[in-house]
Amino acid sequence: TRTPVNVTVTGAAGQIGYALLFRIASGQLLGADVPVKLRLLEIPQGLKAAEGTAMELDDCAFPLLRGIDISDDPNVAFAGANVALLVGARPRTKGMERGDLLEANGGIFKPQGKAINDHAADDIKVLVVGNPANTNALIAQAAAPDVPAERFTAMTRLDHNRAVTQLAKKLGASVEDVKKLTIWGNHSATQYPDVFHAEVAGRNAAEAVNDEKWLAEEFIPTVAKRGAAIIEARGASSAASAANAAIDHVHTWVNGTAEGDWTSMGVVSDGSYGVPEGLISSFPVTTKDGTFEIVQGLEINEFSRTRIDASVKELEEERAAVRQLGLL
Ligand code: NAX
Repeated sequence: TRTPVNVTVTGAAGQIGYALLFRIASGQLLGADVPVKLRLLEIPQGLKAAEGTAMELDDCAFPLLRGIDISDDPNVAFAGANVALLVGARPRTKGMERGDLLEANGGIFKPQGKAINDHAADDIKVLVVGNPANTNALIAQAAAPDVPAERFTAMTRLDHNRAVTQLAKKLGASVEDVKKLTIWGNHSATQYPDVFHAEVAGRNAAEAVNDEKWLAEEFIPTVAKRGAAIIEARGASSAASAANAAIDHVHTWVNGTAEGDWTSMGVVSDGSYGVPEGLISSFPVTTKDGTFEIVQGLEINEFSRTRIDASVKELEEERAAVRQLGLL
């Protein structure tokens, strides 16, 4: 029998955690033949609720679930971790400036990065979901100098999936007909969903849409502001769809992208497409055997260039701010 894979989830008692843990335990993260051990990290106030969730996980009698540990100590929760999903973060509260938000999250992601550095397994793969996801991933990565930088990724898969559905609906196609869509930049309102290289049922998506006004005034804002629209409608932020995207992100990273397709992931820039080296920015990536590559050689038109640059500029500003705070 296979050795279980250790999956650490932070913010386990939160709403994304609740939507995520059962799917991991049922085999949807890593595969139907991969046993898992869950390691839940919460702050002290969240421990009791995490224990309740663990009771429910037990009550599912998932055949692949080989154990659940709960801790409020990152050094314990990341010990031996093969996959880490960093979901818990400090939300922006009323009147909070960006600097305060970055600082509060630095206080979470810096020690977690260090704990990953010191205690995780050699093959550790990290997905940061907690916002501001790209910059939190950068902070954690900087605190983990012994872990290869490319093991720290940020989630833009929810934006990717949202864009796939909006595009499919516009063209009366099914989501599985949509390929090679890209989210560029930051997981924020400046993100840029790019359909110029996308294909829908084998046709270039931008040509099929043939409506730049729709792209600029409907498609892009709908995708970028979808989180706010969900809050408005549901009275709570995206949870099941965010958990689904986290599952997709790691599943694709581990199991590979399909031939003729790619996905979007926030990954460390190697300078591709003019994105300054070291920033964690969303790119089109292909994955294979647990590693990824940024898709090279795409032609970037003027429409895309302006928007990618604007989002990357925001990432640079966030990096400068956390540098100033001594978090890098
Ligand atoms: P919740 O507030 O429901 O849950 C967060 C949980 O994290 C709480 O249980 C809290 O106790 C815990 N927590 C806080 N600090 C912690 C720490 N230092 N260590 C361990 N646990 C800690 O938020 P939820 O709706 O689950 O969202 C979690 C994060 O995901 C937020 O930052 C949110 O902004 C972010 N999102 C990111 C998305 C993305 O696409 N990248 C989309 C969905 C979501 O908005």
